Amino acid sequence: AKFKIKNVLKELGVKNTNEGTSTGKNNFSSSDVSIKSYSPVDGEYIGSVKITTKDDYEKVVETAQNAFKVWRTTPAPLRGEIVRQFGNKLRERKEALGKLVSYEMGKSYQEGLGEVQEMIDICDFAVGLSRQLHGLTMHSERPGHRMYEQYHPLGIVGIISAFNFPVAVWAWNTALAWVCGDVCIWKPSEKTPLTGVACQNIAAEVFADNNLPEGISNVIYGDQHVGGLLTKDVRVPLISATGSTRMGKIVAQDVAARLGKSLLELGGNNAIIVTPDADIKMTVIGAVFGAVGTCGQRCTSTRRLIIHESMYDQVREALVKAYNQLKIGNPLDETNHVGPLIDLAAVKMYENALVAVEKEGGKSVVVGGVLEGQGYEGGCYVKPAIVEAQPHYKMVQHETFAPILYLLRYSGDVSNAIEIQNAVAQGLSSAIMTNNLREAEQFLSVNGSDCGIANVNIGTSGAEIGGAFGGEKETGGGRESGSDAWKVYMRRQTNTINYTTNLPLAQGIKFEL
Ligand code: UN1
Repeated sequence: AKFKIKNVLKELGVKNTNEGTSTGKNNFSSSDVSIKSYSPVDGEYIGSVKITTKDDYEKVVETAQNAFKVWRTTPAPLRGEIVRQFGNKLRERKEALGKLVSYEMGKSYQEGLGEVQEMIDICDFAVGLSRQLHGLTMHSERPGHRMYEQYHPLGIVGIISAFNFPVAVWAWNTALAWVCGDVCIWKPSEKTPLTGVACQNIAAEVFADNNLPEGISNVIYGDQHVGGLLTKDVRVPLISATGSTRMGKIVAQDVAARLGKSLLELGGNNAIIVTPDADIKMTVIGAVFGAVGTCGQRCTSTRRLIIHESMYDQVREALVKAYNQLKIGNPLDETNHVGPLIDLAAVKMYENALVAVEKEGGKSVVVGGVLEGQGYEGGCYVKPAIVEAQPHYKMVQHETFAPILYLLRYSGDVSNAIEIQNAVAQGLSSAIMTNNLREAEQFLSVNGSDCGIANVNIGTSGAEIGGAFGGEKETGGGRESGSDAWKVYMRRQTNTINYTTNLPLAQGIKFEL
């Protein structure tokens, strides 16, 4: 695909230098320090944003607090109408935003478009939700009393997102938070700041068009120090953070220290179990897409295949054949399957993991390596690798954010495979490939997968927005996106109303004056 990044930035209203902290249309910065964004596609400089200072941050919070007073009293269905307009603007800018995501982050253009589609989908979901923020009614044990619960907006929601889904994860949070009546302060990944600028421009346009105040959508820029301003701030009742388990542990402690709420979506170590009853063709497609899609940088990427010994050789051969057909290169060229890793540090981690697993006894089935030369400028292109390993290896237990797939073998009953699958610290996504009803049901049962996501006959990645997204154990326990994930963005209040002239007490207690 021939495209000029200048034109894409222009279409998205992104100036290529010194964009700053933003409360909507209003951008400002009191800092001289900027974050420079380079594309992993070709190593070229794209643009920069200025880091948010403490003073800038204070301005943002003040503006957000004022905006909250207006936004929380705007009826929820009207808030939904704003989100509908936001979704429509995303439809108009889908190609441009998809290209910027692809160029700044390095995922394929198809996946860039898919990510913007997730944003559009969550907007549609949120619009419907804006008329369905239901609480329950209960029967009071006291005569002449009515009991019910209602959900009120929380206030400021802090969103910390990762480079790998630079725009969709923000939208999952923000679209729900907005219909719930909250205002948001977003710190996009310092590796993909310009997609943050682009998203904020779209949101700002919609709020301004509707004469809504600055401060409903806010963006701050910087590393963990700027993130720390958010996580330690008692004025921010909810922090939603997506990223590494290491980051999540720091965020969780900061937020817990002030008894705030946190929604954490952290690392995964996702496996597909391949049973004797698996459909080989589906297994190979699911596993290859899961392992090499987004260059292995999804939190749902397939990292482990747990294959029954009777299928092992056949699956391995089919995978080797499929990997030999993979085209690695510029992700904006639609004939390529695999783009670059995010940066040179990620390449180093990939290389280190391959060396480390070999030291532990791993055997390369498809040999990895860094690609050099024409078409691989920037140094971030690597070969997806397959390694035969043992479940207990340190590297197999560890989430390496790169296209490395470990082949593990199991024998006997499917419960042995489930045991291997659960024996890691992370608990995000999991899958089983089988046509055997008993195996599938066992995998989904209380004795089955311990992950937040468990799939049958599809891979581990590519979840739809309608389901709650997240996982257990070191994945952090949070749920974003669909189902009733909205509830975490609101505060619940239980109300009891007495419409009599008596004051009976609950639990039958007598208190007479
Ligand atoms: C992530 O990698 O942080 O299920 C999110 C998927 C995508 C979302 C991934 N819908 O792979």
